Amino acid sequence: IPSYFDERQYAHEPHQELHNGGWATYAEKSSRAGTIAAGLANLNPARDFGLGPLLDVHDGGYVDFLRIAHSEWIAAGREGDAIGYTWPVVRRRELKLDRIDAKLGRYSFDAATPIAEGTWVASYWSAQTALTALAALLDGEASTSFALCRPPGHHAGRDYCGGYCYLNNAAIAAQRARRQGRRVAILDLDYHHGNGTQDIFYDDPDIFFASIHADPVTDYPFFWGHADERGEGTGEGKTLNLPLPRGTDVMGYQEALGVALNAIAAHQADLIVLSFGADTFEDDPISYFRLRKDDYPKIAARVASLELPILVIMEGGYAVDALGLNVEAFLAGLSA
Ligand code: Q9C
Ligand code: ZN
Repeated sequence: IPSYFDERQYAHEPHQELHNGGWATYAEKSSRAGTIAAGLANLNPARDFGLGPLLDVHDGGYVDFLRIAHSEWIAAGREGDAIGYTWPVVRRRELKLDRIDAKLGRYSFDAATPIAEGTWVASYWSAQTALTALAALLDGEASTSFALCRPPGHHAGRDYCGGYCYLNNAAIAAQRARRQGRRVAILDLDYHHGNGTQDIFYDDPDIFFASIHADPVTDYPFFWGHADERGEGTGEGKTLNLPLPRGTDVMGYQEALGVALNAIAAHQADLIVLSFGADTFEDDPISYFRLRKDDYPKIAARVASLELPILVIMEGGYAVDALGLNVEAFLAGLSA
């Protein structure tokens, strides 16, 4: 499986995150990428598709913010990573905000997503990695490709970061595929609900979004991913949420997967963007499903049985020691 990664994605290395009331080591470490890359046979660098495809998904003001947030933070006399402390819960409206702290609140939804010096560069190349892997499918070079995206993307919305995500790599790739005339379904298999991806396409009739994730009643991101969220307007019915309880093993997971795959077939998709998180693994330090390494090829093979081109986008997965092998196992199941 042709795989893509750019060394500049290592540039993002926040020091800490706010976790359960205290500072904890940042779980989305850059070493995650290294351990995955080490197991990939066919690894290629990213090409540069520029800002155009990013701005076809994200708000221009938000992208400007991502580029300059860390330097504004330093200019304000702060040290370390930029992080917000006040968020709007009132109906959001256009405000001309001046202070970096106000902008951090305006353009994020949590305190798990600090902006470090290298965040923009790494996020930019993470998105370009997704676009490069997509190009391999669109150009007919391969029927499956893997984008080793890091930072991940599925929690980032049109104008907000969150959940270790800044640019929504899956959405950027899906949007570009659609512009090239493809009929896209996004299948999100990360432990956490892909709220950013859902938001971006919520009223869109052309891009189907299906997600299997931990029930947001108990798990992050809490405010999205409930079963009654089905899309709106012309996008009604084009969002499918399949929340599962903590402790779900491969049996329960496969049942939900069958439902998601039937819905993707009914959408008559001709390309799948697969947001893959290995945080469904039994030993993941921040997640509570019970998938084992040997479950991943079986899950992947079922997705592949739809016989559609598949662009795999890396999302979460924090058991770093097992991460490379879990990703390898998943990819092996796609090509088996
Ligand atoms: N530290 C992805 O898997 N948790 N993101 C924040 C506890 C955030 C996970 C609260 C989890 C985000 C891509
Ligand atoms: Zn996750």
